[in-house]
Amino acid sequence: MKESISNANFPRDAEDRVYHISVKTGDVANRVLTVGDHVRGRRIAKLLDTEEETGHPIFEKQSQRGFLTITGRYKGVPVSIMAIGMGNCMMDFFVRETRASVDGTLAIIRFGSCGSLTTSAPAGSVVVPRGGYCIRRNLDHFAEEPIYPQLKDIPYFFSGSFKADDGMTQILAQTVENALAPAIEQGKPVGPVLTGGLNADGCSFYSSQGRQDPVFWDDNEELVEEINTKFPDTHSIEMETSMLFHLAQCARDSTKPIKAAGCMQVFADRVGNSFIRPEQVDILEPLVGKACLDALIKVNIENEMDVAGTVWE
Ligand code: R1P
Repeated sequence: MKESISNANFPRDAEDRVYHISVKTGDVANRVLTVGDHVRGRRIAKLLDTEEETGHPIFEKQSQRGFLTITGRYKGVPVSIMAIGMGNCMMDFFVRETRASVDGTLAIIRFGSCGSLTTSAPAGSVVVPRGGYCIRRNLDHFAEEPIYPQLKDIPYFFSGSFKADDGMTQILAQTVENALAPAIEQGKPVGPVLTGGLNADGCSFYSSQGRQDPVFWDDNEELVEEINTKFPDTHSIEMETSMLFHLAQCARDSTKPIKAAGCMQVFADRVGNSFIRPEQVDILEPLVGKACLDALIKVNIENEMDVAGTVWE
């Protein structure tokens, strides 16, 4: 680490950049499209207005800890595209440190990939959930001396559900539906768009999403069945979107609310045990990525900063 860090409670470097994402106020727009995959992020960033069009350079920062931030304008509106990697933990870094770097409302759309738990959402379809919940492996179930013996029999904990922002979700669902409609009409192997259901976040890709791995002790044979019993309208399962909804709900300070929505392309059909083909991704991802940006700039935001006119160092 080259630069000195102050404040162990919320670390920042000497230039006031947050420790893990490595951005400061002015580097991130109030409207953020977040993805897991850096390649996906960079592809979507090609849709941003060019420097020739705006007269301003596009900001790009890859942090030492694996976060990518690209800030520019889309159709004249300041937006950031941020690739964060995988899992609840990375979502936590992203939400907290991004919010610390933005004044006013923060509107976040996550565009991810997911597994589907319904035959209505085959590989190549898109899920826009109304909310989501989390599934966590209960380590005490596997411990020889559990701290909570009364919970030892429960191998996986379910949380209650957290709502996505209604208005943003409606805008997003509509733009994604409009974007996919021509491709679906032409018989391309994408769609449909599923709305109104729930997303499940597993704390891992494997055990807490009910994947069977004979070389590990997981006690998760009943997990998918339990999901279907506890939350029968679960459409998708992945690792970040429910955490985003949860943190948006827990944000304090009414001058800096977080609005969040999400959509995921179905990569893994967990019912039929099939995976999306690369040629489907090639059709789907650009359409949905553009739809996300179109939705993001339609969201109503108070006290928006004009960061994309900044001269970045
Ligand atoms: C697992 O392969 C990863 O893909 C999904 C999961 O949530 C997990 O992060 O999302 P992304 O495609 O956005 O990374």
